[in-house]
Amino acid sequence: AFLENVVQHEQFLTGEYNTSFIDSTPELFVFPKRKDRGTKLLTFIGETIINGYPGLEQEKKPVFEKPEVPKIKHSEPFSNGTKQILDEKGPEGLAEWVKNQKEVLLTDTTFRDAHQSLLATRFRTHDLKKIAEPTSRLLPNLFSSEMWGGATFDVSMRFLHEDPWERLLVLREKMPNMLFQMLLRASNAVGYKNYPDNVIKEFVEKSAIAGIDVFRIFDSLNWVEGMKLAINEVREQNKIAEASMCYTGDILDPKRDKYDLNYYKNLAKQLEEAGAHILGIKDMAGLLKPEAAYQLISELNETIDIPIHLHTHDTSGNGILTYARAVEAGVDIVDVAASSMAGLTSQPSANSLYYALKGTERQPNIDVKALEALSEYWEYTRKYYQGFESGMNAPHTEVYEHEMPGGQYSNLQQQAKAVGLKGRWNEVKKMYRRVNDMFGDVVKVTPSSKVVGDMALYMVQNDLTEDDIYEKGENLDFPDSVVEFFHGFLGQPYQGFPKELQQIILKGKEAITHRPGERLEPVNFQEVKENLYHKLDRQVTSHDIISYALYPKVFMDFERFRQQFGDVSVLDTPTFFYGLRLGEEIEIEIEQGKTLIVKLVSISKPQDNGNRIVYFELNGQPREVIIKDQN
Ligand code: 3PY
Ligand code: ZN
Repeated sequence: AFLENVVQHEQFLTGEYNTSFIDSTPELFVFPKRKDRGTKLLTFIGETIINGYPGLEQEKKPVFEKPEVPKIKHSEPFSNGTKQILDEKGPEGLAEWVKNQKEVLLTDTTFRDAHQSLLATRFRTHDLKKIAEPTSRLLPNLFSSEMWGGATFDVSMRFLHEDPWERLLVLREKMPNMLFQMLLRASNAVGYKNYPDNVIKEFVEKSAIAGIDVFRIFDSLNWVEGMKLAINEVREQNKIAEASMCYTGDILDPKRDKYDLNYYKNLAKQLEEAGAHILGIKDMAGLLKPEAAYQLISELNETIDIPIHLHTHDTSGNGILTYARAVEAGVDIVDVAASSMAGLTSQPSANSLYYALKGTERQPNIDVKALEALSEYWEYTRKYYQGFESGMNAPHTEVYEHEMPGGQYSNLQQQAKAVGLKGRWNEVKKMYRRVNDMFGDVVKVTPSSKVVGDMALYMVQNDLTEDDIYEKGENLDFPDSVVEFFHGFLGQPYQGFPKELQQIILKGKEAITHRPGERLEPVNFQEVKENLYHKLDRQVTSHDIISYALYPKVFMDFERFRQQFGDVSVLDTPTFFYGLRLGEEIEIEIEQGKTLIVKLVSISKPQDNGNRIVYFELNGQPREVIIKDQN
């Protein structure tokens, strides 16, 4: 076991070790405990059978049709794609290449924003990895695959009990020709608050090494000061800095003059000067109307020299028309999803855009038949996640009124339910807009959108009007996120905070105006490593350290879960969410070439203490686990 530990050690594998390595690396002497993976997995399955999966209505396991994976030839070499262009020419060379393409280029968001927006980010690596190689082989002309970042990082640990880094590494291997893109919330990394500078730098470095090529960087208040550190670090890693501005308001409405065309032109210029290789326009709520897209892109093309990448959400139903007008105005890249995962709060459909642009010289160069085959896989896979659908099933033009981001809609709805506001969702939506106006008309995107949402819920829950806030505010205990926002801990909003409200909320505390990250205590990674090593009693990777630095509690809960139930990412998704039916038999590949065969035989009635015995067969041998019935 000692030798096994040595040869699997990260420093050994990367050749960084020297002769003192064994002496100075005490973790080598901690041998893995003999663990029975079978029993751990049976316990998890038993839990799910008896108590259901948290957040899903407990129901009988539905019968699902198996998603078909398009046939590909694994042994053939991959066609070269944009990844090879980046590796050969570097980020500036790639940006130049983008500018020289006649056709509009496409980013496929199916692996990230599409399911974040439609299914509360619940897609599991198990389902993503099956379609990764076919996507890479069938759509080698994609500009990029957005497959990481945003909410995927914490949701994978928190709800899916799987390691987000593992997803990145597994997909990277299966998609060697495609640029990998992530959404980076600038100083908030993949979290909901500002982190110390050294955490942001470490996170960017480790993500780049693990396989991210395009970093879409945004600040939730469009505060360029808060983005520079991340932009510089991405450049340092020789990767693509897609610095982005979040689109809010309506440039076609003269009354919404805070965010007019000039505001966006200035912002774009600043981002170009700050070192962006590509300008991202992040229309997170889908507010950019077709004519506004035409005007904005046309003007930006006159203002900056770098390529422009447009992201929208199709909530209003106008997404394709917005893209068609943006394409006419010369946008370089747009974000789309496979059609069965597109539309509504997700991105517009790739397939639809292909046909919408037929007859024009900018029609995307993409194999639409392949796109249809991939879309069929997603269509059937999506059914596994039906319990997370938002219930929105038609275009929703009221988004122009409440301005809620695509990824927030279903989340806030869940939050509202959780605090007993199930029947008052319409009020919450209206209040969301009112809070926006009280806050001085702010950019609303993670995490500033969460602040607005928290305040709206707070006001509806406590039956507070706007006047109440000004009249009784001194005696009100506002949500933490709201207080932190007015404190300046998320950065500075454009044109500052509304002063009167800020005073009411801060109750005499002084707001900051400097960049929060520069004065936050740096994290001592070596210390974290040693602590974790003692707590976890296992080898600690650089990925564990950064996950812990970003989400200490979520990471430790995830770790405890793993100790109790093992690696549940090996389970198929219906079993993961619904357990097994009586008599059902499944195969679980726990590692390459090693498969467990599990059958559910029977379930006992609850005993006096509430425990039930779940009887399985594991590879033909009887096994039982005891589960406490929480119902
Ligand atoms: C995220 O930050 O996760 C978003 O998708 C914002 O739009
Ligand atoms: Zn989005």
